[in-house]
Amino acid sequence: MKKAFITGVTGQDGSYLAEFLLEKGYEVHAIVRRSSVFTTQRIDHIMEHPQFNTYHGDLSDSSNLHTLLAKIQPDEIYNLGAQSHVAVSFEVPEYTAEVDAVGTIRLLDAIKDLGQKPRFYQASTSELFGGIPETAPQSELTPFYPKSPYGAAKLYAYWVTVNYRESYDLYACNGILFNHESPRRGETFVTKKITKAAARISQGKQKVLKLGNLDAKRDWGYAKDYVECMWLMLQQDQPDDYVIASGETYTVRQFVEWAFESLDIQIRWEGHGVNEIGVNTKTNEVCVEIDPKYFRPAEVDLLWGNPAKAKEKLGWEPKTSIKELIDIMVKYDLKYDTYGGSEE
Ligand code: NDP
Ligand code: GDR
Repeated sequence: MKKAFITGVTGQDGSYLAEFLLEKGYEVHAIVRRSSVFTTQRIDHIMEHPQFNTYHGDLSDSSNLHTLLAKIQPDEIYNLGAQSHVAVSFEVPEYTAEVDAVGTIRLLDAIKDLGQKPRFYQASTSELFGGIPETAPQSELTPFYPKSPYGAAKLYAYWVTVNYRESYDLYACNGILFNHESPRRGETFVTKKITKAAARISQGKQKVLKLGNLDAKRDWGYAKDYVECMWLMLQQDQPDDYVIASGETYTVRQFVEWAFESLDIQIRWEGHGVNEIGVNTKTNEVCVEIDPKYFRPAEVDLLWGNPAKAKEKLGWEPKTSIKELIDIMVKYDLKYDTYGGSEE
């Protein structure tokens, strides 16, 4: 039985990955941060699984990581733990570097000292590219230009993963994943914020959705499709780095229109800049407003990935279109106010 070790298991991706690996027959070990409230909503349904084991742990604590890895001796490590919010990284830049950058080298260094070296997956990101329009669509060959403390911290993590692969012959891979979403997406990321608000507005529970930059373009996919490629990357003959994306890009504004449309609400845009509003064409009520507090000190304008290498080498392709993804998220949000576990 193969053993996997996951950081970030209480997050969106970690929870789907843990389910995926348990279904494949893995013994799954994962760290959970101590908190004054419960943070295990996304994994409560697998907590009692006989092959699922959790430990208190933190990427800021080397001794904890060394001890656990020496004890567990995993075959595969998936480093998904991170302060993952781009806007928040401008407010807690040092902490973001501590966890996202230094946390990665703590893990890699612990691996280097193990007798039997586990394979290593690093959760790299399209934020490495910084969204320079001239470089789109972005592939593994596109130059990096991170535009946030988060992106810069992940750049360090990307390069130490490559460096430890080359220096110590580790099987270590970067998955350069573009945005991926689901009913489990954190509620302060734009897609979940939109689908949740659209569902609540359609039910009369909320009046207005307040957003920042509507013109940013993102390449959005479904998280459940994306975790499979993390595993695929660790099953190849040679370690490598891969872009994982849908290959399509849309504005935040378009995402808003489609989310409301899926609830039979059409939006008419009026005004410009911070005065722009989205009006429900049936009721003439304002349902979208701009709040400058959601603008970032630096914006990533255009992310659009080219997943050709993943298709060719891993045989991976996204299965879920953006409209299907919106439907999955909106249906869930109509049923539950916060993440409630069951998506079936
Ligand atoms: P989430 O924000 O949903 O989950 C982050 C996870 O990291 C949580 O389990 C969180 O724990 C944990 N974590 C935070 N700080 C620490 C720490 N100090 N020590 C250990 N664990 C910690 O992120 P996603 O699931 O969306 O993303 C997973 C990974 O993939 C992240 O590294 C993210 O940066 C990266 N990524 C995500 C993309 C996306 O579109 N979702 C795209 C590209 C990369 P807690 O629950 O206690 O907060
Ligand atoms: P991103 O995702 O920054 O791409 O990082 P997010 O959903 O936060 O923002 C996407 C775009 O939407 C714009 N936006 C808003 N964003 C948020 N959060 N809230 C708003 O109200 C709002 N209004 C407009 C943003 O300016 C941005 O342009 C995600 C994270 O999962 C990272 O961890 C991951 O690495 C990248 O995706 C790929």
